[in-house]
Amino acid sequence: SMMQRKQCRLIGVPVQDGAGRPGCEMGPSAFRAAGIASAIRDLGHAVDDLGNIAPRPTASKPHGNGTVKCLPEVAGWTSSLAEAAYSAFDAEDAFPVCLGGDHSLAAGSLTGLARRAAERQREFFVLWLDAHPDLHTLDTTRSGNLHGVPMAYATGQAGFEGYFPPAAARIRPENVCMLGIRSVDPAEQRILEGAGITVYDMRAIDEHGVVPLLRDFLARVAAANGHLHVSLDVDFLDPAIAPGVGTTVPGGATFREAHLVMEMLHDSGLVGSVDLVELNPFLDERGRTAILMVDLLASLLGRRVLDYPTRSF
Ligand code: B3U
Ligand code: MN
Ligand code: MN
Repeated sequence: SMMQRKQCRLIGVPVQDGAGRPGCEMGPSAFRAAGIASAIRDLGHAVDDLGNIAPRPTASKPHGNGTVKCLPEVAGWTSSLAEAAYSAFDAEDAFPVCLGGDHSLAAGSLTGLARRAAERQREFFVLWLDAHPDLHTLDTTRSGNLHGVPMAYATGQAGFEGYFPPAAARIRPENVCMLGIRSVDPAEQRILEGAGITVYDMRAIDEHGVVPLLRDFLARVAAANGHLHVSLDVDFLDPAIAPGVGTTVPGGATFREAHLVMEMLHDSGLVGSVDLVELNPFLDERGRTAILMVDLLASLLGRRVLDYPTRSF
């Protein structure tokens, strides 16, 4: 079953406090300049641009891990986005799109959207497209950059209490599939081993291709009649095609692999919300990374080269 007509709600989240270098704050503007709203409208969906949110002011409090950066700021963004994403997901056909901003915003998007899904008794699934698992806790991060922690927070790992807002809902690790992973720190490796998250690294993509990997996960989502959230980090993509990101990791997804993932997601009809994160327009080349991210979202929302007969995956 293909995707139905959606009510897309763009939520700008100009957070850069979670990244190691400045620039992601300009992400929402670059997505708009790249024509994100008209690209979605051209596919027959409705678009409501809700503008940019601001972080809730949060008091700072010392943390034992002295490397942690901008903890109250990221906690403030988490709390305001959890609320904004929950509000934007106000109907079954509402389709929130969070425009980052660095990946720390997923702490807010995942928990806010999962709270609404839980109210509707919909099982919540996440497809995490990223070079990194972003599974650090406040205690394990070595860089101190909090874009490395949102998955640990959202899946309920310990150590966020008293620093981040209490999670509005928690994601079941068994409902998370990571694809494109190629940079994992030792502490993240230890969490991954026991967590129950499905991880497909670049080796799995090289050996099997994206089709069987994604098909298995989509079958699980479909069997549960679940809501699927897609969190797309620019560094999922190979830096040769997507230079506009602070953390380039060689050996990423190709242009065709990434579009094929999006086309399969469209054809599944299961996706109900998206994060587009880590775009750093200061590092981009003439907007090409912003444009590629918009094109990938368009593929997810139904753009196709030819009108193929519907395939069932
Ligand atoms: N795991 C490393 C690197 C990293 C995570 N997320 C990004 N980079 N974008 C860290 O700093 O936690
Ligand atoms: Mn990430
Ligand atoms: Mn990443």
